[in-house]
Amino acid sequence: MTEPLHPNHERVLVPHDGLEVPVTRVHLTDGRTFDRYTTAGPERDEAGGLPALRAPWLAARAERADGLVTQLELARADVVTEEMRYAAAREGCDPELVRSEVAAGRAIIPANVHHSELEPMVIGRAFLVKINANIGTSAVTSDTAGEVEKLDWAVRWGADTVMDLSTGPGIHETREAVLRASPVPIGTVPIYQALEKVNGRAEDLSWEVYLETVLEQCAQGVDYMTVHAGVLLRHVPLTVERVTGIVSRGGSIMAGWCLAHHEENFLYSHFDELCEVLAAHDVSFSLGDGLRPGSLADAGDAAQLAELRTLGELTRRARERGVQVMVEGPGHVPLDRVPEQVHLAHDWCDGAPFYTLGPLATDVAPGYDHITSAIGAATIAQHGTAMLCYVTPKEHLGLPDRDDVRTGVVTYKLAAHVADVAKGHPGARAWDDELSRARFEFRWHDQFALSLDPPLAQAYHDATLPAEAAKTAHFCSMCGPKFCSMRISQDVREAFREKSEEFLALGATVYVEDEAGDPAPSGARLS
Ligand code: IRN
Ligand code: FE2
Repeated sequence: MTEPLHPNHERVLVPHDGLEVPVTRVHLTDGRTFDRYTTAGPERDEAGGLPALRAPWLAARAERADGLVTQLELARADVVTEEMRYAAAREGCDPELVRSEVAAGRAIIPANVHHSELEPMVIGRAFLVKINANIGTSAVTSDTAGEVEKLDWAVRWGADTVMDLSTGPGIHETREAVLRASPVPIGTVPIYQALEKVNGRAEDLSWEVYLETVLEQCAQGVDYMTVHAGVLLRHVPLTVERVTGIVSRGGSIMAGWCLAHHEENFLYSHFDELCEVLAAHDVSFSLGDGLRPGSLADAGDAAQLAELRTLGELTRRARERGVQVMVEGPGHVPLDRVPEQVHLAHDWCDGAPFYTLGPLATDVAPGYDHITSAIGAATIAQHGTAMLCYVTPKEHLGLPDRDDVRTGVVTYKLAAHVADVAKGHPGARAWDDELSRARFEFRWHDQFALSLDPPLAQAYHDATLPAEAAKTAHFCSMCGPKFCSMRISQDVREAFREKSEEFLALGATVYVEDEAGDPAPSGARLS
């Protein structure tokens, strides 16, 4: 288990109908507690591994005579799995909602049968908006221990899934260590490792090399895979007039292969075979957006839409074969055109969960692209996107370091939460209200403990008023004691109460304005 973000945070296992489901319990200074969704996992053993939470569930299921493997197949057969119940408990919803959304293909539970350490979660628009953080070695940086540290760091700040995008040497070993240490679903892009196997020459790739790589990753326990099967040979010419061409790594590899061979993308031509392999391990598809726009100018162009239509066809083919599917989306999109992106994806891909990279709402702020993209991300999630792939401040500029990962994850957590609140998701607003009460009552420790980044909030506060006495003071250094609006407002409230009570004691009626601006007796407002 990673160190908690605040001394008043505690990982607690809450019993739910035979399961024990983790929350972060925030202990408030007035003796109450507030429970939050948690992504940081349990304690590791000496060897660095996690308990095999799902092992008994999977063993019992393997005994079943019906041969159903994937959560989609089971959901359609009306089976409410432990994974569904666990995810429902985390969401605070009825397990039947999870089952029915999975059965309809509107939600997925990425949970490879070989990833027994996983704490199951659900991705779908009926549930809390999720975020993904990317980690991974490159030819020039990082080692296995470093990747496990990045995983810990990402889930500590709240990443719901992590994608291991490793390239360079030692990919297999790194992924093994990451999977055994990961309480969250792990995603990969297998074409990256396949490309390593052919020494980086896209034209030397083949279905055989790719299949071998996928089998290897399935056996290790990868929960979902980005597959750029929608980049068709006939789509490639549609990208030549673009401002930023093909910006997806996987998309450019497959486009390069198609052109070199003048043949159809082998991921597309072997798609049904690929479905059989993924179904056998319950690996979910994340259908890649290899032709996503890399600039506002290219958003919603012919290439992007042609690929999206193909992703719709592939979604249907995968579901027929029992494979869970989500669909990847852009990229860079002007804010006014963001809603149409998610509506099109839902229409054309039969409501499959949409998983977007931002999108960045402007191209002009390198160095701030966690923000340009969080604006698009909050908007697209409000309109139904189920998971957001984070963007760090280093986007377009360099490999993110630890601080960038933290900034990226926290920025995306807030975008996701903004969307949950805007969607009216049950219980989402309670968190804001709890923090606001702590703020108004000058419970500084509670304000820090309830915030998305407690150490940062506290450090900013303490930079000017470090003394413990300031943690209950009725002001901060922004306004000082005399100009604190919250303190003045509390005084005003008190004075109003006192005055009103005086008048009421005299038998008078105190009038205040009602919602329409008309005078109304104050009565209830004083309690
Ligand atoms: C998410 C939505 N669209 C793309 N993504 C993520 O981008 C994808 O899941 C993966 O983590 C990353 C790299 O994808 P490309 O550049 O190979 O397409
Ligand atoms: Fe970009």
